Parts: sequence; structure tokens; C-alpha cells
Amino acid sequence: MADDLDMLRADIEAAMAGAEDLRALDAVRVAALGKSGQVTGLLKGLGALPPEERRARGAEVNVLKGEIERALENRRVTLEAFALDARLAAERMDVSLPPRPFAPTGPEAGSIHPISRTMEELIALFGAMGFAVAEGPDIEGDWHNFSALNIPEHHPARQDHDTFYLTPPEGGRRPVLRTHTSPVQIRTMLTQEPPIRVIVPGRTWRADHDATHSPMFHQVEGLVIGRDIHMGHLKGTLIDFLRAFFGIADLPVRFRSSYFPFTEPSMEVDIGWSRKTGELGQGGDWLEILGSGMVHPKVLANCGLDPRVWQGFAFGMGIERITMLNHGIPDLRPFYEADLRWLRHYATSPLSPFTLHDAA
Ligand code: 2NM
Repeated sequence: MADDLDMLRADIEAAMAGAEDLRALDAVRVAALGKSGQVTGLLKGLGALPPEERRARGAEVNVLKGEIERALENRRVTLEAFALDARLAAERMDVSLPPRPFAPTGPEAGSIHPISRTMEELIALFGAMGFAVAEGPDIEGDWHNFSALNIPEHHPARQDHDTFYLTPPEGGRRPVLRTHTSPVQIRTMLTQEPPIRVIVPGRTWRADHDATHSPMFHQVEGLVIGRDIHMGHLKGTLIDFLRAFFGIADLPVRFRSSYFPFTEPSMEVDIGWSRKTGELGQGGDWLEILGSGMVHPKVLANCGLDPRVWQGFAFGMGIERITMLNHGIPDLRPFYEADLRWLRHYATSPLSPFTLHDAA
């Protein structure tokens, strides 16, 4: 190959080797093969040569062009690998590092409210037993909140002084702030094919305000519907739940016959504790903790389920109450007061995991 082409090739190869990133390499490409590049210039100049020189020279220039194209491609691959290595090195993080410490005293620190925390625990615990979570509106109709649940027209729960009624629309029925989460179980039965296994955590409202009652509070209710669900399932589920939630493997649990309009039979559930020390699990006294029962045939029928085919159980409890018992919180009112000192004491870090004690 002609000496001038060898020199040009050496120059271009040196420029390529000196190009330390893709942008510099592209400048080398443009200088060699671009519209007014050196090699392009040689190809354009071929026409001016006498025909006998043109063929040999043309072949040589084209060989050079091919060599440069291959060399550019090799260098590009190398530089891209460099660039990736550099990025990986710069963006490396140590995933084994512990998270930044939770700082409940710092003004910037967030934490989980004990009510939310209990809801998360309930969802995890019942989730481990195969329950899904259902939700529904806070503003309900009379039918979903009362009638469908077999609560008669003149039941005290419907009285104005127990229930928040809203102004009815012109000619319409008066809306009500749901007094329990049961209307969500009604909605679930109306819209989902059994078998059903749900819990319903949420806000509820009653016109009641003193040291142990708040006009807004939280409940969790549960519903299981199937062809052959019986009271054994109710008892097993609630005993397992209570022992797991309170973290006491041998927590005494007692079922005591009771009455609710929406279940038959109905049972209140007590756990063992000491009235004197407040300690759960021993002491020989009983503390009422939740209500439960087999869903009333009329309630099933109200939701379009044939009670000769489907049956099931339901239960309900207050979230504030079980939270107070679990953490030894003595007073209901600070739950809603956004008192930072109280929150710093009872709220939990979003980073702290909870243990599922023996969830079935
Ligand atoms: C409770 C106690 C007993 C209950 C019943 C139903 C429904 F919709 F299935 F009929 N939902 N919730 C129920 C039963 C709630 O709370 C103390």
C-alpha cells in the first residue's frame, strides 16, 4: 500500500487510541469518513487520476476505508464497556448496609400511628389465614347499615342520638355515617360469589363522646361464607387469632352466648386476664373482647344467598380497644389528638417488622 495511505492509517489509528469516550471517537470517525473527511477526500480525488492508476489506488483506499470502519467499531465496543464499568462503579451501593436509624425525636421523622399499626397486623395475621381485605364507603344508606343486617325499624341503634344522620337530598332517604363496618360485609355478599373470606378494617361513627367512647373510632369485622362453614371454624379462627394477636400461646378464650340481630346463634368472646394487674393471659378474670356468631339466615337471604346452601360466621371488634390492651395504653382520647409526645411513645417505626406469632 502506498506510503501516504500507511501514514494516514497510522494517524487515524493513533487518534482512535487517544479517543477516551464515545464522543471523541465520533469526532475521529467524522474526520476520517465524514463528508469532508480525509478518506472521503481520497475517494473523491480518484476521478482526477488517469484510468490506469485509478483502479489500483481505488482498491487501496477502499481497503483502508474498510479497515478504519472495523477499527472504529472495535474501539466503540471497548469504550462502551468502559462507560458501563464506570457507571456501575459510580452507582454502586452496599445493600447490606443497615437503613438510616429511625429518629423518633427528630422533627423530620415519620412513624406509624398505633391504629394503622394494628390494622397492618390484623391484615397480616388474617392474611396468613387466607382472608382478603374489603373496604366500603363511610357514608352509607339505611338499608346497608341497618335493614340488610336484620336490625328492625325501631331498634335503639337507629335512634338519632346514637347515629349520625346527614341531610337527605330533596325527596331522598337520609344518608348515615356507618355505625359499624358490617355494611361492607353486606356489599361483599352482594357482589362476590362465595366462598368468601374477608376482613373489613375501617372507620366507624357513633354519636357518643366520653373517656371510653369517641364519635369516630375503628372496627375490624370479619366474614366467612361457605357451604359447610360451622361454629367449629368460628371458634378455631378466633382462638388462633386472639392468641397470635396478643402473643400468648395459651391465652384462655371463652365463648359466651349473646344476642345480635344479624347472627344466630351469637357469642361474645372473652379472654383471660387479671382485673387487679391488667395482665392478659392469667389471673382468673374474663375480659370481653369481641362479638361473633353464625350469619343470620335472613341476612344471607337479604344478600341473595340461599341459607339452605350457604352459611358462615362473622365477628367484630374495636381496633382502639385491642390496641390499648396490646400496648397498655390507658386512655382512648390521645389516639386522635396528634400529641407528638404521645405519638413518639406509642407510634412505631415504619422500618420495624412485626412478628406473626404462630399465625395459622
Ligand atoms: C359483630 C358481631 C357479630 C357481623 C355480622 C355481619 C354480617 F354482615 F355478616 F351479617 N357482619 N358483622 C357481626 C357479627 C359483627 O360485631 C361485634
